[in-house]
Amino acid sequence: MRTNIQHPPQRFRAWVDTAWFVLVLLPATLLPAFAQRPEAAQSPNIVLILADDLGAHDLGCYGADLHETPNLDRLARDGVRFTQAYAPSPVCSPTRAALLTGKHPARLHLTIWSEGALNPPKDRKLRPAASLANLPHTETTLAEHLQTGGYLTALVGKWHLGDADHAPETHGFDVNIGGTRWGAPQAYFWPYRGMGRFGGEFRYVPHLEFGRPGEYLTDRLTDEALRVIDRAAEAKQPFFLYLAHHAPHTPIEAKPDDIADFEKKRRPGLNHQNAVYAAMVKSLDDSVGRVLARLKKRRLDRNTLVIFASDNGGYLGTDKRQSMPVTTNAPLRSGKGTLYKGGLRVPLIVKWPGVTPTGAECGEPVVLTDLFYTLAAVAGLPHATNSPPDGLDLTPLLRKPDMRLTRDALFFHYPHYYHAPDSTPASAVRVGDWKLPEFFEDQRVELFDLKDDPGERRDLADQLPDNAVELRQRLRDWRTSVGAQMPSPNPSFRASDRTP
Ligand SMILES: [Ca+2]
Repeated sequence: MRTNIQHPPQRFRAWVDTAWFVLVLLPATLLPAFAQRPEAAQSPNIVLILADDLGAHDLGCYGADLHETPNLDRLARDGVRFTQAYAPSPVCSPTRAALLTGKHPARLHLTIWSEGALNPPKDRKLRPAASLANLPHTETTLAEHLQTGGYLTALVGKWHLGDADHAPETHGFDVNIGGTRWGAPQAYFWPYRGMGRFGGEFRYVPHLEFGRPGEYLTDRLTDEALRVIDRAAEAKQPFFLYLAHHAPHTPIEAKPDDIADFEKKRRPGLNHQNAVYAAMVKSLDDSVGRVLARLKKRRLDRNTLVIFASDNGGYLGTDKRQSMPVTTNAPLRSGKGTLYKGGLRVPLIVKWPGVTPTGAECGEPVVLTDLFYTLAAVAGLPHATNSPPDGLDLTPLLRKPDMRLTRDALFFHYPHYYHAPDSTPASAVRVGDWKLPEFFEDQRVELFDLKDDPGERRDLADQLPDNAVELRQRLRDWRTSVGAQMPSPNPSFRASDRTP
C-alpha cells in the first residue's frame, strides 16, 4: 500500500517539493524552448503517439475483443486506418531510428535494441551482426528538420536510441521528458525506479522524480504531453510532439480498478485473455483521448495531424504473474523478434483534418520509415530527405487511401536472436503478395503467398523454386546495396551446450 508508508511531515515535504518544481523549476526549464523560436505561419502541428510492443490486433478497431479502445476507434473513424502497416524492425530501437531518420535499420547498422547491441549472445550457432547502440550524430533526424523549420520539438516518454551523449536533446528535441537509454521502466508506478527486472542494473525514468504514490506512468507521461501542448499553444508555435509511451511493453502492470473490470469481462473463447494487458491498453487509449480533448480545448485540433502506431508486433512471452502470454497476434503468425507478420505488422492510424477522408481504410503496404518523408512533407520541408530514400512520402495516400504506391518491395533485416522460439537471424522480402524470409543459421528460405495464406502457414519454397530463387536474389542484392551487416559462424558453438 503505497499511500500508507509516508508520515505527515514527509508527505508535506513531498508536496512542497512538487509544488516548487511545478510552479518554478519546470516552467523555467521549458520556457526557453518555447519562447525563443520564431512563429511559422499555419504549419500543421504534428502529434505522433507511438505505443511500445502493441500488437497488430490489440485495438478494438483492429478486431481486439477483450480490449476496449473507444478513443483510438474514434480516431480511426475520423481518419485513415491502415490495414497493412509494417514496422521496419521487429524490435524497439531500430524501428525508432528508422522512423526518425528515414533510413532502413540495415543501412544505419542499427538493427537491434540498444542493450542487445552491447551484450550479444555468445552461445548461439551464429555470432549476431554488429549493431550500433547509439544513433549517430551524423544522422539528421526528423526532429532536427522540424526544429530548423520553426517547430517546437518535444519527446515525452521512451527514447531508447543511445546513451547520455546521444540523448533526445542532441538529436533535435527542444524538450525531453522521460527519454533515456533504457527500453523499459522498472515499474509503471511512481517512482518508476529500481533494479532486478531487466538484469542487475538500476533504472529510472528521468524528469519524473517529483511524482506521487500510486501515480501511473502512462497517465503521468500524458500529463507531461498536455503541458507541452498548452505551452506551445500559448507561444503560438507549431509543434512536433513525439509521445512515445512505454505501454504496453513489459513489465505488465496496470491500475487495479481497470484490471478488475477486465477480469470481470474475460471469458473463455475470447482471443485476448490477459486482463492486466487489457488494462494497460485502456490507459494508452485514455491517453489518446486526453490528448485529443486538449487539442480541441486549445482549438488546435483542426490544424494538428495525429498519428498513432506501434514500434513492433505484440510480445508473446509469458506474463509470469498471470501465467499466460502477454498478448496474441492471431491470426498472424508469431510475434515480436521475428520477421513473420506477428512481429512486423502494427496498427497505424492517421487523422489530418481537412485532408484525410473520414472512416477510410488503406490496404496499401506501408512501413513506418515512410513517416519521416510523410511528416517532412506535411510540415512543408521537401528538402528533408535522404539519398537514396528508404521510404515514401505517404501524403498522396492520406488524401486518397485507395490509390496505389509505386513501390513494389519491402525489405526487413534482423540478423539477431530474440528470446522467442522461432527467432533466429534472418532477412525477408515482400514483393506484391509474395513473401520470402531467409534464415541465416541454415540458409533456408520459406515462401508464402500472402493473398491466400495471410497467416504464413504454407511454405511454398519447394513447390515454386523459381519464385524462391528470384526473391532470394532480390533480397541479397538489396542487402548488398544498403551495406547490411551479417552474422558470422560461432566457432565456439556446441549444440549440446544449449538447453532446449
Ligand atoms: Ca517495442
